[in-house]
Amino acid sequence: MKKFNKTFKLTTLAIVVATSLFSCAQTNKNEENTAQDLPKTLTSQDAQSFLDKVATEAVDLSVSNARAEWIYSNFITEDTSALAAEANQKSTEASVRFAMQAAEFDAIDVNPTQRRQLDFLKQSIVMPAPQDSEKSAELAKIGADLNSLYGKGSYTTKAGIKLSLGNMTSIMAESRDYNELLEMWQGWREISPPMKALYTRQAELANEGANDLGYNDLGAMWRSNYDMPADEFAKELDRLWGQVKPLYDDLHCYVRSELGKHYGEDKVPQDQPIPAHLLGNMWAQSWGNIYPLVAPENADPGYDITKQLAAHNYDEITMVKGAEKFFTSLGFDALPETFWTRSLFTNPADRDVICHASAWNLDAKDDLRIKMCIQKTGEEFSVIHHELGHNFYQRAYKDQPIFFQNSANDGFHEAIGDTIALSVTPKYLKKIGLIDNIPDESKDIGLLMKKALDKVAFIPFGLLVDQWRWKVYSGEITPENYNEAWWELREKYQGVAAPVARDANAFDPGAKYHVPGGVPYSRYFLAHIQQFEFHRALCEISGNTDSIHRCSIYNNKDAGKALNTMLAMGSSQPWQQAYKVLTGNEQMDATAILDYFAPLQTWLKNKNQGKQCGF
Ligand code: X8Z
Ligand code: ZN
Repeated sequence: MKKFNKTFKLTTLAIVVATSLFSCAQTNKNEENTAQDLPKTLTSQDAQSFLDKVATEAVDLSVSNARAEWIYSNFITEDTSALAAEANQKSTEASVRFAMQAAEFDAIDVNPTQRRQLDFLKQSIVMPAPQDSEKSAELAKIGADLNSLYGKGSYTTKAGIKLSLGNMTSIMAESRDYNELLEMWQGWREISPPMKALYTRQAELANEGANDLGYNDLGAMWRSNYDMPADEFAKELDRLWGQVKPLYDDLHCYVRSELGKHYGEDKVPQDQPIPAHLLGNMWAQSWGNIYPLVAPENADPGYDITKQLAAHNYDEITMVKGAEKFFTSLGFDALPETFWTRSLFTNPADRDVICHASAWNLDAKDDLRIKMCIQKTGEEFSVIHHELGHNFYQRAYKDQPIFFQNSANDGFHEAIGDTIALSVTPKYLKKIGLIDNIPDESKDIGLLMKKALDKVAFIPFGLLVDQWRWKVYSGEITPENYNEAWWELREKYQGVAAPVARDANAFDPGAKYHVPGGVPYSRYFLAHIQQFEFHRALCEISGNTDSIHRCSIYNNKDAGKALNTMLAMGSSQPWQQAYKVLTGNEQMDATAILDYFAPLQTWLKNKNQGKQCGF
């Protein structure tokens, strides 16, 4: 048998974001029955029996693996971490075995559906382990340790107050005190230096795993999952970014100048990148929280969702019920009763949990859950829609063969809930009683500004996280340069800079969940392009006559049906086909987001006249 080493993910069986959960486990018995019993001359029928057998094994084993992971993420201790690592190691090893066996069919004439399933087995591994049980155990332990370092992270202030990331997130959102923001920004980043050695070793091991599978490095393997050659995918991202960059530059220019007015141009020099702690978010990845600082005069829509939620006594559950109602209004079935009893909605006071929001399907059927330390803010109301988008997608494709119970490409999964949240417009908020008056069209610039701070500002961040990782995996960025290279990319793409000099070993990328969590990030970049295309298409289907940013598809069963048709396809077809079903296009395109923000861009250009833009 050819030496082929690869792990396999069963995305739907578990958390959508955490790679370690996607796998399936192995027993010695299985090894005997599958790997060594393959006949010498293989046929399409053998491929089918192999796929059937793997599917059965995978489902059984994934459920127990997902449970171990769920318990660990809800209760981080040395013991749950060890159990999760053990389950993960077994899964990864089994995935390697399946991948090797799938490769045996490379030269065999199989039907297109079988080929697609075999390809998934061969290429969809996020952290492939080398074929050496010591190394696969080491890789699994590193993954769990990195997750624990992040999940247990906290900062004790100079005044002696212990703050969780949630506490610090609120301060970053609300404080306008330069020094307080700086303390939070630096304080949270104390969690990441201990990650550096672990991350370095993880990259070595996973690269070795990727090499065994025939890839130059892990980044090349990640890029191979988009139904196009890996190099073309990288170019595709550059092309899309090229489309959005002029709009981003206009937004950046205006925001920098307003921040300069607020904090002083000595603190925010007008010819340099913006200090990263002043943008309302721990990672400067979305800027909606500084809306009050940059709100356009005479165009404020006059409401703040956070305040409206409080005024109407929304709690965490009511917020989730509200988001669920949007989906049911489109014709989707309500979430199962177990969703409400098994999910985690609030940060427990007595134990460490992984608070970063995630959506799970533990049994590939109907055991849907979210795990999220909900804060009662407008921002989190959107995140809840995002998470439920994962759950409704998981349920929509549950009748596909197990290998196709997945996102058409990983951007789709991230885009669905966000697409729905784009329909959380003033008209909708009035309909559900959260606001009393719909602001007139003269307030559109305010509405668009808030959305652009959330969505347009995110796009370069969505791109750069994996630009950094791809270069780490290819060896272009070495451990000595990890941090310097990170900040070069932050400046190049986002035009933001570290507010204070950073130590070479600070490992600032580790302070962002998806880096220690081992979750690829290009998916969020894609999602931010795709969701505007999905929104535009659904609005057309719903017969919308408003401006696109005022369109809400709430209650529209035709839109719901069209969305469901795309979701139900899972990954059974190349993603271009799923895209076409809803948008009519086979290629992603940023014109939908550009059109959406066109009035704002005109406004920004006018405001920026005479200003020194660029960074
Ligand atoms: O991680 C997430 C989701 C879970 S898949 C909450 N997001 C990215 C992030 O928080 O960095 C959503 C937007 C980008
Ligand atoms: Zn997500």
